[in-house]
Amino acid sequence: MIDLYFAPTPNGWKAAIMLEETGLAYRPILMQLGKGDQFSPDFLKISPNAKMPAIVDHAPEAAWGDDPVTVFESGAILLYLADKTGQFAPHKGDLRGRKELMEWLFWQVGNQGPMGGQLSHFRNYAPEDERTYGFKRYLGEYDRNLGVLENRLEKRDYLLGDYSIADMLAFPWAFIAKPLGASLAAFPRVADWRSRIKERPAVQRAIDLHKSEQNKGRHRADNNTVLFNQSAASLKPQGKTGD
Ligand SMILES: N[C@@H](CCC(=O)N[C@@H](CS)C(=O)NCC(=O)O)C(=O)O
Repeated sequence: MIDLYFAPTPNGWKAAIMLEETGLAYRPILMQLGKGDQFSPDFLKISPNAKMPAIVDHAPEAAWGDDPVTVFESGAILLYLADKTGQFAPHKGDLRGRKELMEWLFWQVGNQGPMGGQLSHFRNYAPEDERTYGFKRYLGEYDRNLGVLENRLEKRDYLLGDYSIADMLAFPWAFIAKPLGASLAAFPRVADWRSRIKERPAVQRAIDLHKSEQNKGRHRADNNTVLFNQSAASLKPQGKTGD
């Protein structure tokens, strides 16, 4: 059994999609991010960056030893699950395939994800009189990353040829283009790829997971001191220092 620390957001969906696709038994643990569940001392032991998704695998393969395996960061989670199941990633002996997987995994978690996250911040959370520059900047970067996807999909249906964890990582941020204030109209291959992935039953189950909690607790950043305006002090249990 795998515990999935989850909230219904693009980054949460990535891990839920992979768990649904592989059919691994898992237990979703809903996190109330607006209430600060991510700063609880127990969760920080699993995810020191105080962000979900994270997983705890209580039945890892024998080579991992007896203790449960904790994994934070969506890219690391999907790679761990791909290695565990032998599914949705090039075989370890396929060096060129593995290299391309790493390229697209790091591209997603270092580019498309953070730019989409900042775009969401300036569209949905920033005080209205401080939105304009940030929104323009991150919409441009979000669009640029859609262009990267569009070019990559010119010669293949999925990022690595076959459907893989690279697609599961990138899909959620393209899925929410419209609510981010962006458009796929200029990216027809991305739009088709998004539709193909969205139709997968496993993807639909993941997107429906705790759907009623979606966007709950959405507040303007200047009215929310839990989700925003954090400092390193939030990462110390009860704000204690020195341990
Ligand atoms: N790089 C991380 C990003 C995860 C992330 O940003 N998660 C957000 C929700 S989408 C979160 O937990 N936010 C809580 C907070 O910022 O306090 C990953 O890919 O897993």
